[in-house]
Amino acid sequence: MIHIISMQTPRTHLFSLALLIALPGLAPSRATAEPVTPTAAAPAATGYKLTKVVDGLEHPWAIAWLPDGSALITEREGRIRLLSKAGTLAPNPLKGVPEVLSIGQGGLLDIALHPKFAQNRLVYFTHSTGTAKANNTRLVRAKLSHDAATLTDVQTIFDASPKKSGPLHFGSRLAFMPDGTLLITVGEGFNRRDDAQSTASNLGKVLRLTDDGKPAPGNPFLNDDKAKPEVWSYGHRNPQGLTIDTAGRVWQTEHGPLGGDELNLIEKGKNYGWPKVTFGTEYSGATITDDRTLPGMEDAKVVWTPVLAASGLAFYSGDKFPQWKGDLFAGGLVSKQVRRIDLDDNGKVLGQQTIKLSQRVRDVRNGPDGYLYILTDEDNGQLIRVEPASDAPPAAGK
Ligand SMILES: [Ca+2]
Repeated sequence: MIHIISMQTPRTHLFSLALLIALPGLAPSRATAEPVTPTAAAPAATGYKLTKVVDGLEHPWAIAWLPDGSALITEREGRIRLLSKAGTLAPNPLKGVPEVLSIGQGGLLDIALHPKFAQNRLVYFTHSTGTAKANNTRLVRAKLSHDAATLTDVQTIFDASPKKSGPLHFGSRLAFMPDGTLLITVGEGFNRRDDAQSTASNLGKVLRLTDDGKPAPGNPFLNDDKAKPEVWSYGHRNPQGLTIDTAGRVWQTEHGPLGGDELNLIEKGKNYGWPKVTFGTEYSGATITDDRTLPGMEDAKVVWTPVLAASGLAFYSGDKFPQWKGDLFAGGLVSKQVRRIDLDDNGKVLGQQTIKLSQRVRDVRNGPDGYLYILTDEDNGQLIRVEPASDAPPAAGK
């Protein structure tokens, strides 16, 4: 008997293996190995200091520098502020900003300049619009006057659909790709999580648009009648960090629920899993899924539990921190920190470090001067410059 059993065991195993190869759709859904180990704390980064550039910003969300070294900063309530190169806020916000739905996580959100801004003065920004019961993420394009005080030719060029209810999960980061198309992230609205798995919805997606707000040529679902033609990637929860590295790779961070924030490498047409795959649970602690990876879905490159409450994301390409060049910096709202994610040249995650703040972090960006900048999400929000600790003090009068 023992002899027979020992003969059958390898045969059963071989049969299972053959079944797995022949019928991948019927393969057991539980993966044997978890692809990512969630990280919690990370050691402190060193060799830097934090310098306040300006405060008095009310829940700033995003910053975009103009060619002359001044910058536009959005405030969630619905204002765009002009910051001079010397670090002074213009007393009046820009004129011509459309009315926004300022509710919960919504309001005036990201801002980006057209790649040819120096020639065309075009500015793109996102905001939530509609009512508490029916709202959506909207993309607007406008022309900035030469004194940077007024927006003209203000046009809605894209409205995410369908509309959703409630004040949560608008996503809303923008990034121009090297080919001139525009990526925009859209959250799944919190109460429409199944939309994230449906290419027939704009919710829970990274979308790719032309600079006119139309579906971009080459998008993966253009030939699928049921799909939204803007969809670039899907299976996202609330993506609020987006950046493109110097190799053209697209990096994104998104909020998990209780646990399970993610850093993802975004590629055309791929499914990033939510809500079929997550390391997080419901806020009650109830299980969403036991799956940490599934065939046909992309694993996150980094998972954070407890969450950072991942906000802005920057690929640092400046020269002020040679040891940080080519790394990602992910802001955290709840964690009140920025995570340095050390990458090698191939985009492999090597490790993490923490830059601690005493404020919620909303956005992280490369400055045109080679420093890293942080916007804080507070009633009295700040723009903070991250400088090498060894930098000479600023000249008197600066
Ligand atoms: Ca995921």
